[in-house]
Amino acid sequence: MTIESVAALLRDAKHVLVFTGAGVSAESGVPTFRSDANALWREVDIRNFAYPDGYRRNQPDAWRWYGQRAAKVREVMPNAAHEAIAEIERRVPEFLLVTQNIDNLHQRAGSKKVLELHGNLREARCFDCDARSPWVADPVCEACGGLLRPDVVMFEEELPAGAMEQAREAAESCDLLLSVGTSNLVWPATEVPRYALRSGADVVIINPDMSGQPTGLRVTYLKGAAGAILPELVRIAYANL
Ligand code: BV8
Ligand code: ZN
Repeated sequence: MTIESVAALLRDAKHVLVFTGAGVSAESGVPTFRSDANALWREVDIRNFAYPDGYRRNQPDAWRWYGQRAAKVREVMPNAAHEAIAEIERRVPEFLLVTQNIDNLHQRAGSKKVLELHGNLREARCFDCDARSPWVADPVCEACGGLLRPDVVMFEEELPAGAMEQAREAAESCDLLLSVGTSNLVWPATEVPRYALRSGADVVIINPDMSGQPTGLRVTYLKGAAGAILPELVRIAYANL
């Protein structure tokens, strides 16, 4: 299917679900996890930082690593892909953005209906009393003296209550799902496009690398960078509307 035919699907869609991963923020300068040279996981052994047991054992390095990531995502800017997704939300009758990203760039680009499956780096919270905290120098909870951690879902932690139910409900009722910039390696997030496929929605994959992507009769691939493809898709879909 060409970008023109995908644009026609988008223009006629009544209920759109956009599903994003780290690739949508790559052009903002936020390192992805797996796909590029400076991929995040190459720098550190994620077992020491992004799992609760490793995080507890590796203080203050793990706190500082997350603090640096939180600072980095505040410094960078949303890119044309984030802006195009916010435009789609304004144009379609029913919309939900389900993101695996924790960088807050979708919200900064104007997206309102955002479901963050893996939390976010906007603030920290206490392992023991759950109190919220700013990114202070040392990971010590002001309220109870407990250990502070980022407000994200680490590996082997449950997703926020109800998040996957809400994502599933949207995936099973949408008529079009756009999957942008994800390697589909992390479970249960990776189920979201599958729910849509099983319910007869059209699924469009936007990614320079098509390995590990869902397959099926109603799957279309637009190979390339999100920052190039999404603005073009929106321009064609909503031209002279
Ligand atoms: C859970 C926050 C129950 C933290 C993240 C064995 C097999 C299968 C699964 C498991 C297993 N063992 C355990 C599991 C479950 C595990 C899991 O999936 N592990 C994986 C690694 C195999 N999942 C969990 O633990 C989840 N919880 O299951 O609880 C449980 C309880 C106890 C024991 C077991 C299970 C919790 C998962 C949440 C983890 N937290 N983030 C942090 O960031 O520090 S996940 C992390 O990876 C990010 O959120 C990220 O979004 C996510 C997925 O990565 P992607 O977003 O896809 O990014 P990636 O770099 O991989 O890919 C980038 C893509 O962009 C590429 O395709 C690239 O081609 C593309 N791209 C690049 N440039 C561009 C582009 N696309 C477009 N434009 C561009 N310019
Ligand atoms: Zn506390």
